[in-house]
Amino acid sequence: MSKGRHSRDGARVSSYRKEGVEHVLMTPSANVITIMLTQEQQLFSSIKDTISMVDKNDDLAKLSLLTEDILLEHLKHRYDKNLIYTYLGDILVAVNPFQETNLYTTQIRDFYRYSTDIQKPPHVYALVDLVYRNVCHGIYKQQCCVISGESGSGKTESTKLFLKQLMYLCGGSSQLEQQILQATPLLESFGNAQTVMNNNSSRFGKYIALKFINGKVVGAQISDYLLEKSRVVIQSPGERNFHIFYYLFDYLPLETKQILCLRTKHDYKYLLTNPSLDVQNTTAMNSLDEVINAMSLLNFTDKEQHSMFRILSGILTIGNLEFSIDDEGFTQQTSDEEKAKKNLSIISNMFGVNSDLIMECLTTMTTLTRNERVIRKFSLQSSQDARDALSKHLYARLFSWLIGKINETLNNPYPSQSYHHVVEIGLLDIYGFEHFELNSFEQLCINLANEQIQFFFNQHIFRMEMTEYENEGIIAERLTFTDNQTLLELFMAKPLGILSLLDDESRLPKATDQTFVEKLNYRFGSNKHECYSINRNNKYSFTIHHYAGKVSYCALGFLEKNRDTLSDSVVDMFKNSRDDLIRLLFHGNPSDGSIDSNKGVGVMLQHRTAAEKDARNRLTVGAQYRNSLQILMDRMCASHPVFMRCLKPNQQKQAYLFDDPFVRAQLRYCGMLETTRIRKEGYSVRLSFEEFIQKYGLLSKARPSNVPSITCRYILEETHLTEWQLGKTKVFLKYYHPENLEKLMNKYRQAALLIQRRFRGYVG
Ligand code: AD9
Ligand code: MG
Repeated sequence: MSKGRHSRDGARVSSYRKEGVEHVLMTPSANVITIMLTQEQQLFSSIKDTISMVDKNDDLAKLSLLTEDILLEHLKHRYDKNLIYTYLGDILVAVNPFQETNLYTTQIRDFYRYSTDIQKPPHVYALVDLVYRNVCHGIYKQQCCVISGESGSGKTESTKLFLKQLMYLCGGSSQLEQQILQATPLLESFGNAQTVMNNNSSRFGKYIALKFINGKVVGAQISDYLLEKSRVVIQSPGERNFHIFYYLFDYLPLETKQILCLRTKHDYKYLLTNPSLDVQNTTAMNSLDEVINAMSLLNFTDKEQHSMFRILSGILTIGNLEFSIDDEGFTQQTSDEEKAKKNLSIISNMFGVNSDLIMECLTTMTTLTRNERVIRKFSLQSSQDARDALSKHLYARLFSWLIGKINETLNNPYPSQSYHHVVEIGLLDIYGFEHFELNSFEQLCINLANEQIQFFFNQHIFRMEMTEYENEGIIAERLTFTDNQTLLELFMAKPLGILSLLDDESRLPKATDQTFVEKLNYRFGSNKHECYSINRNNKYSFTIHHYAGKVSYCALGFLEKNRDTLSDSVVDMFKNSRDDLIRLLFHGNPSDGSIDSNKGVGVMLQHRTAAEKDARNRLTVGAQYRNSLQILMDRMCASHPVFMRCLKPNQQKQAYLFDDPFVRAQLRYCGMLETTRIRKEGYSVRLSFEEFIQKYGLLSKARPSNVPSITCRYILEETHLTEWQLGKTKVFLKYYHPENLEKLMNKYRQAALLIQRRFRGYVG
């Protein structure tokens, strides 16, 4: 730590002490808590070796000269000193340490609790504190924290740290707070998996909306985005299935395994893509105990938990079901009758359905024409596809039900009269940008979501900024930035975007993955679209120029993945399962008393109405995904955002390794330099004249005019701040102005308190 930094803060602290100033904090219930400055000073000095003290490099937007090289150099230098957090104006940048650190101790959590006017070093907790203070002071009705970065950069870990600290600030002990925290290990066990990019990679996106009244959390809702269900049946080299499957073998007691007819994990084809791949070290791994505890806390009954395990065991077993072909090339029972019978009997037991019916569903298709039943036999490939489709659907429905059930527990009803006081914080944690050797439909969807988030970021930071300057007559330099709107249009446009064209092809009976690529090539190839290029050496491949780099996609399987069909006979079979949970997943009729509580029926009805809607208007996966992204964007656009950018220091997932070109590429594609410039040059804080007067009017007693803009100018001039501008309806402030204004307001409040005390003493 530099001498200068120390002396600067020391000087600031001692000047407060000389003046006998206490830090006055307003809690949500408006109780006044005073923390003596000396306490804070002690804390400050005791953790100064852990996190950086405030210095000019905490905020790179403050550097007078900023180039890509300088930005990279500073981040690297700080990373080498374990300073993983840095500000870029009001955006928090985090470089993944890939190791346990002492940055999240109780002491540090307390240090970032109720921040006062002392500027604290950058940290995810500082961001939480800022957002929480906004909640307590009712500054924004809706805020959202957008955490972005490529796969393995630390988004999920940051989300967990954010959530945990947020609950800590609210009190940290209520049942609801605990339930909110426990949803994470449960969802991770079913929705995360080891990939080549990340040992605990999120294979679904989530948006957690937390609701607060008077600074207390009163409910939460989780929205999920497109689980990568294909992973259930196959994984790429070097990757694993969802964590939960391995937990069954690693942690279940022997007798439970026997009840579930589980053998060893090496006996199941769905887990065998990479037989020698053992889970790599990750700080983020849970155990089955944690998952079971979480389920119990989140009101999953024992019966439901047992059903879930049976479903998982059934899925693994059905993956081992083999078929052979008869003389005409149609599927029949496997040649190994004994083994197949044994497997079928386990599946029948786990799924609560008749074993002959399972075989019938997987080897034939029955259609009704003019009151006649026509039975068509499957080819071997069709049977294998039907088997895998069954497994994927069942798992995905189990996952949706899990989220529905969690939401039901977290969605505490609050009195309707409190509705106006409810404020919301949303936390977005999606799968990061992916670029593998083989990229399929899943990567296309994942990367599209990342394009949307990047667009939102651009929209907020650049576009809206410029539009508003123009509307308000603010003088600002024209800012250039890398816009990804044309790319988004390439995907989203109706009727000629990639998703719409995919839908068209998915509906045509004779279309194939190859005809889909031909259509794309015809529409967008040969320089017709700047973000698209044809791959002449592969008829299934096409390349998209994403904001984060070029990615070639292999279209094999696109049409089927988009259609996502499950035969009616399988649905009917599950609708009549003996297992209550399976029936519920397929919207079957519950037997009397089969659902344990009214809550369960509630969930079921939700599913049923969703199913009815679905039946009327069956949307493709692409169309559903587009809709859900649109809803997410609308929600985020209605919120005041805070941004956190996660950077991955290297591809080897190693601590202490800062790979310059790799980080530079990330800085470049997410527009970090442009971001810094606009943060520095732009006006990131803007308040209407009325809001400004209401908030800071006390700083000037004189009211020279009834005209709001003149009053605002008068207040600002009295503060002696510079670099602000007045627009037609709003005050435009630099990102550091609110802190300065708060300091002045604090001084005002201290003085008022002192006068009050003197007055009381005088009266007493
Ligand atoms: V993905 O898009 O879901 O594939 P994320 O979510 O960006 O990705 P994640 O948060 O899962 O990445 O982080 C990857 C790994 O980095 C974690 O499993 C940890 O082992 C490691 N990590 C990330 N952040 C931290 C941290 N703040 N402290 C310690 C960390 N380790
Ligand atoms: Mg993640």
